[in-house]
Amino acid sequence: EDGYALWMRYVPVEPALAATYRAQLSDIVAPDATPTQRAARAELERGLAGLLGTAPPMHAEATQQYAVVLGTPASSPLLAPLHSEIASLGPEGYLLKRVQRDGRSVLVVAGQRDIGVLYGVFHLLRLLQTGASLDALDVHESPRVHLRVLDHWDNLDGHVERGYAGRSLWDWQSLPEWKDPRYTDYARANASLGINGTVLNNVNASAWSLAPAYLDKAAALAEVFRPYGIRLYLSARFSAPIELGGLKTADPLDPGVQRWWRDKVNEIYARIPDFGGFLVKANSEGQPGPQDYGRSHADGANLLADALAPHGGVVMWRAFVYAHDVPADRATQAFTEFAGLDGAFRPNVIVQVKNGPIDFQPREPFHGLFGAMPRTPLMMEFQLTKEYLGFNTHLVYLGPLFEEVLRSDTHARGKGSTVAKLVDGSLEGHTLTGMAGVANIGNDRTWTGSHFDQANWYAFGRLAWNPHQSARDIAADWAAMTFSPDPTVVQPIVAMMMASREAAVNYMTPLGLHHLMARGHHYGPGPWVDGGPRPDWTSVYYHRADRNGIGFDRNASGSNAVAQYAPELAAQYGDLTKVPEPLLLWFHHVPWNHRMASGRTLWDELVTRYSLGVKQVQEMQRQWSTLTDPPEVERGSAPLPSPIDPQRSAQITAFLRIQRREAQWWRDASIAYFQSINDLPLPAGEAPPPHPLAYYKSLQFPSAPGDGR
Ligand code: BDP
Repeated sequence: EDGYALWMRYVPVEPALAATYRAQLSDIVAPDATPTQRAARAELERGLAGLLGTAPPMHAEATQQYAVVLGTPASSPLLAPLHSEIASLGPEGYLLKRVQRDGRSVLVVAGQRDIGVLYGVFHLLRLLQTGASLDALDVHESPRVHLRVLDHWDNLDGHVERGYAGRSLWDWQSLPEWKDPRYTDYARANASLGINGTVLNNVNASAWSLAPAYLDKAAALAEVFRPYGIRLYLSARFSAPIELGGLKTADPLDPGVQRWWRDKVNEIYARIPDFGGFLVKANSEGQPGPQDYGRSHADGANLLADALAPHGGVVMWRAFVYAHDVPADRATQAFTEFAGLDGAFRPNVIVQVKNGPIDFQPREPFHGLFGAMPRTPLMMEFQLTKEYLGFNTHLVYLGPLFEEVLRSDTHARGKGSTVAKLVDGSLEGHTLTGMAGVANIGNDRTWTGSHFDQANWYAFGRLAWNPHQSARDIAADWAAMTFSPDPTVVQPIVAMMMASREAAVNYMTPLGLHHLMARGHHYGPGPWVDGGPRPDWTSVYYHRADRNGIGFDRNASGSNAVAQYAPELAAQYGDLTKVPEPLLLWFHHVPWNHRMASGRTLWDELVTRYSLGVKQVQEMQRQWSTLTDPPEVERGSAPLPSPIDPQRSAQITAFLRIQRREAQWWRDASIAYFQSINDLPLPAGEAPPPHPLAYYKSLQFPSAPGDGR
């Protein structure tokens, strides 16, 4: 097992259960007239062959003894009686249901369209993989969010920005002639989660992605993805009319520029009739944009939106911006630039907002724009590639991070106005809704650079389908499918996963600290980072530690970022006695001797947290070892075989060792640094860092993957 199969391993289920399933799935009616129908049928065949030993017979037409029916009311006359029930599920929904037909019980997997049926097949396979009963099925599913998109930060030269899983999947050189079968497996994996869009190229985009030769290549990929319900999007470089078109300007109000984009969009749709649209990073980190011409983000977004509108395409316009002139507080920048543009965007523009106001940190409060732009559809952007969370070697399950953000209450329309309700459109009645995940995928055999990072792709997809789901339940499904449905396997793996994000927060940036990673590549501790081109690319800008205290004052006395939240929240965040401790140093500059809920001083608490993070990783190692080295049942008896295959086990064990060592590195380096500033003794029982600060500062991460553009 090298991890290539992801959560679609389809290994044999336990014999008694297999017998039951075989009886229930004995004969299948499944249409095979369209590519999507064939994909659904092929997946079911493949899944059942693996899970049950043999795939049952499949027929395009009803047989005497059929036990399962796949299809749409249009593709299968057997489903006509369920017509209105199916129609209520919408274009991507499905039902899995037991019905009585000709005196026997039949399992129906149906949707209004073929894609719903494919999603239903994956759901059915998930039930089998997790050992669920098929006796009384009555599942009705439709996605809560329309655009469920992976953003690839892939460059045309094959390098993946912030990618820790090898090189880009897209082999631009051999496309469009050669369509690597891996593209199909990529599409299967996404469809298994309901992901229905992919942005092929980096937001720091090359204009060349829009050149005819690359559009031909993109069109070949779109062809592979289409049967799996995945639409293709491209990141557009705002200055492309200059670079590709030879125009003198990219000013959004210039008629020549408008014509150029209209023509370009027509050219794209001629090749890719279901093209999804553009993702744009503009006037951020050196990227060109409308502000170069004194125009607003709305002017820029609307330019592209007008070109796309006749074809049904959308613009995903990113709100991750910060000014050339370093702001007093970078956390306030996007809000300052965007909140006032509420209502100024075309209906086919969705503003894509990172989950927090800085940048994909282990913990941030939710972004203040959520709830502040009621007239504008806002799309969530999460980062799956763990740029600030230990890359691919640290086991950090991001489900709890996503869940924490989605469940945050913005109070935008009173209590209960969660971010999830903004993202699914229900709070403001938007129909254009979306969630994006910055992909952690590359050409590594594991896809994601580690076995556990597959769970972050998985959890993203499941939450994009329904942002109200529980991270724990999702972890349990993933663990069962990826390793074994045996509860004695699932239980420790879920425990490890659920504790892992808080562990990383503790050993990296506890109590609301943020952006203390090493300069540039962001791997490992660098709380001492200062100087350089921009203060907001340093750590000292964010932690503001001095002899007296630590933390960023974002109250009225400081940057007043709290004012970018609803009054109830501003009052809570702004009050030292009410702010949740996990966000304490995000919002407050606090004296080292401040009394914490535990009764400890802030300094003692900070040190305790760092140490706790290390202990939590040790505990993850211990839990893992119960699976890899099962205890002897009785004295003298042979040890039980490990339920985990040796290949994956070896990598996971090694990576946990790396994580344990580096958690310690984070703790020791951070304590050495902060102690050099406050000169305070460590709390009793806490081991001093074994090296002086200079040693930690001198450590160089040998080669930071994903660094360099
Ligand atoms: C930052 C990354 C940078 C990205 C940027 C973005 O360090 O590589 O280009 O986000 O999201 O976190 O645009």
